Amino acid sequence: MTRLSQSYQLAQEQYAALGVDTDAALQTLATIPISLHCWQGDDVAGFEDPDRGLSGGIMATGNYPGKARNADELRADLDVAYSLIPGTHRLNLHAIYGDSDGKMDRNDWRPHHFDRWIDWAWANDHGIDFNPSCFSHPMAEGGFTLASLDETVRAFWIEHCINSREIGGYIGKQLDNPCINNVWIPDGYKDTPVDRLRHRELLKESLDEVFSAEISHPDFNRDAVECKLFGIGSESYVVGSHEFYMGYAIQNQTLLTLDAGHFHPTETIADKISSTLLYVPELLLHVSRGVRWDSDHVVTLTDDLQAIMQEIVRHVALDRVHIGLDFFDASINRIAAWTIGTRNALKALLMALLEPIDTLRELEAAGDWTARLALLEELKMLPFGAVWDAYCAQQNTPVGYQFMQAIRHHEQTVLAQRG
Ligand code: RNT
Ligand code: ZN
Repeated sequence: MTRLSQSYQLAQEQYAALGVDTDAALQTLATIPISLHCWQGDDVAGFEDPDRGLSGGIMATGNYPGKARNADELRADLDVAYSLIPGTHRLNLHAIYGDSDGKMDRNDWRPHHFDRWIDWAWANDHGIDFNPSCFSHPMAEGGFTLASLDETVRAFWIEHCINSREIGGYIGKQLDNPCINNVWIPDGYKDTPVDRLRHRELLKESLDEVFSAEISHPDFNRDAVECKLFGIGSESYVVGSHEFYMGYAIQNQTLLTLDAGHFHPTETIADKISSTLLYVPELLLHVSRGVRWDSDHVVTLTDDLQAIMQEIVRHVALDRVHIGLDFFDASINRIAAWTIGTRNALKALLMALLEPIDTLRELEAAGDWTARLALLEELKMLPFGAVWDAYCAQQNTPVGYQFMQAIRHHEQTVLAQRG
């Protein structure tokens, strides 16, 4: 017997003593897809126009060599990341990441520009999610898109969002797997506005137009809306605030997206899951990590992350909460960033699946909060790592830090050639 399986067996016994079935937890874990965000691979640049900088109050800092310069390179990098992450996972695409033969403008993108992504996803069993890209474009330079006071600007972005829903539905149909299409816009003011209402009225109208437009495959496109508290250059006011989109999603029964980096620094999204699920059909999470002004650091295995996954697992909401990632770090190997962040999300999910939830519930209901606290704290010392290692081995992915060997190899053989 290998040391790995010996460790697993010991761990299994320890969990079994608490009534937890580790095999069952791993079986469940294998069914949960995480949606990897394509934009970590190239610092949110996209393939529309290499000269266009990133705007919209988001920023990728760092200059790590070897970023993907086209969709082929991005797919190749993603293949490496997926090979180092146990399980089968989705891809979250932005509209500016299609395959084209030259420069594209934002509203030139059509469904067929995503055929190569679809072929790749089909061959590798990845579902695909989508996003209109309402930033990094001359029409967004005024700081407003769907909520602009300028009708021409609004019309441009409404068209883009409708095109994106058409593309999302097409992708979903081709893959026979619904595509979650998430609208996020950067609109807001650096300094205190006097009219907070007008832009919100306009945003509501624009969204109504976007979502009421007829698309070819509505059953394969699932609309979601994402709020934010502030961004760079929109520190004082963001049109699409939490209250705005929570109201919108409830009223229109769209999905609501909760990005972990889009709230006040001490506010976490974990506690929002059970409340919002009472009113909206499903949630999309952008699992991220806020650090001071930045909402997009690589996800680490924090208490926050664990709390998010506990909420999903404890409320048996795995089929109603879609887990996506959202971070972009250009200062480290980008493929490692995906790998580390996704593995962490999965580790936190596994920890949640390994809780003796029935016992904990009974203690709580009986008013034995002393024992609840005692058990919750003891759980933190259980050999969860042995179960995780066994899972990685089972899924033919590297165990522990070994994944860095593949990262280094790819760096030396592929990234180094990119100049
Ligand atoms: C920005 C939002 C949004 C973006 C991506 C690129 O603050 O989080 O989700 O990160 O769409
Ligand atoms: Zn986000």
